[in-house]
Amino acid sequence: MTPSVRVSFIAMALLVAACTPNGIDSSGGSGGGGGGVNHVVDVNLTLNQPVQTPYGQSGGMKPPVTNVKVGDTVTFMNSDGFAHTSTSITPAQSMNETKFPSQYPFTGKALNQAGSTLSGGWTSGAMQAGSGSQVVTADKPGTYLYGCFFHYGAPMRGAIVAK
Ligand SMILES: [Cu+2]
Repeated sequence: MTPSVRVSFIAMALLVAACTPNGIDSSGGSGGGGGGVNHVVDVNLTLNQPVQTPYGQSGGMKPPVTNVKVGDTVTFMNSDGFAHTSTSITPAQSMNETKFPSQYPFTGKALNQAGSTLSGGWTSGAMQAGSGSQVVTADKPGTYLYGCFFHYGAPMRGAIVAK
């Protein structure tokens, strides 16, 4: 990543963070208040090469495994030149070993943005180039797998581990 690209990406991430501090639909959640750290996952199939993780092959997401604390939030930023989604693979596994399913796990529902907690499941909908997701709150400990509706088989997948 060139310095200028890095700077613009950081600026974009900060802008998103600044614009969405209260964009949390807490219905059904246990809350937990503010004060958590927001983690920005870079969504880019072009740049983020596949790597092996404890959950299987991850790709397109940086970091491949995002470690968070309960009360933190996660947002996804598409820095690529074409559309992606961040869509949870349900059911979420609670701290158990789990793997990316070999079969395609999504339906067309992935394209309608929904969900604001890790445990409740989420999908960003189609994030166009340069755009981001809603804020997703790490409400409960667990290992949460997700992928891209369009490129799951690429592989375009990641994990979030909340403790
Ligand atoms: Cu994708």
